[in-house]
Amino acid sequence: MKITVLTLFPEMFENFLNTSIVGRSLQRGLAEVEFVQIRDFAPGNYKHVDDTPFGGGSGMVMKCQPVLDALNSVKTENSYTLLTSPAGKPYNQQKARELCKKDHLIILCGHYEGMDARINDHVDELVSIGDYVLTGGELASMVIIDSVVRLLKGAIRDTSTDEESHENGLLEYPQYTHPADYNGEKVPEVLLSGNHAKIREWRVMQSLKLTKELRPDLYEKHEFTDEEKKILKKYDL
Ligand code: 6GU
Repeated sequence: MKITVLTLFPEMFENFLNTSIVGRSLQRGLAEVEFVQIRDFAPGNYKHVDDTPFGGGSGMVMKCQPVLDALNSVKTENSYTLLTSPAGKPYNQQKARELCKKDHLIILCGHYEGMDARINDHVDELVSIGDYVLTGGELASMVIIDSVVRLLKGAIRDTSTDEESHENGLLEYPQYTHPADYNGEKVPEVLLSGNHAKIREWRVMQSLKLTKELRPDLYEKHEFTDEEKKILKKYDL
C-alpha cells in the first residue's frame, strides 16, 4: 500500500514513522509513505497558502489553488482521498479495516482555521478522529496511518487483532501477566485454571460487562452472538 500525505508540516511525522510497529512495517516494505509539501504549490516569493475568509470573521482559510494543485499532482484513478476535518465523519475501526484494503491512500491534512469548502468536493471523504479540535490534521493523519498500517498483512501476528477492543464492536476483556500476586493484588483465579472453555466464557462475560458499563453507546448497537446471549443469561447481565 502507498500512502501520500499532503501537509505543511511533514517533519511532524518523522519519529512516528520510524518507531514501533509502523516503523518496522515500513522498513519491511508493507507500506510506503510519501509526503507532498502543499507550500511547494503556492506561487510567488511569499508562498501564501491561506487568505482571509469571504464574509469576514477571524482566522485564515487555506486556498483552493495550492491545495488542489498538490492533490492533483498525486491523484490517480487508484487513489482514495481523505480530508482530515473536525467536521468529518467519525473515524473508527471499521473504517480502518476498509482503508487497509486500498492501493493508494491520500490524506490531505487540513490546517489553520479552515479550508476553502470547495476543496471538499475533490476528496472521497472527510474524516474526524473525535469530538475536539486539533490545530491541524497531522495528528489525525498519524492516527489514521497507525490504525491502518497495523492491519496490513504481516504487520503483527494475524491473531492479535481479532479480539481487540472494537474489532467485534465490544471492549476487550482485561489482560494480566506475571506475577499472579502483586503485593496482594491477585489475578482472577479462572485465568490460572488452564480450563480454556472457562477462560473463554469469563473473557466474553468481562467484555460484555465492561462495554455495558463504560460504553453504553456501543452496547446499545451491538448485535449479540448466540454465545454472548447464553453468557448474558447465565451471569444475569
Ligand atoms: Cl481530523 N482535524 C482537526 N483539525 N481537528 C480534529 C480532527 C481532525 N478530528 C478531531 N478533531
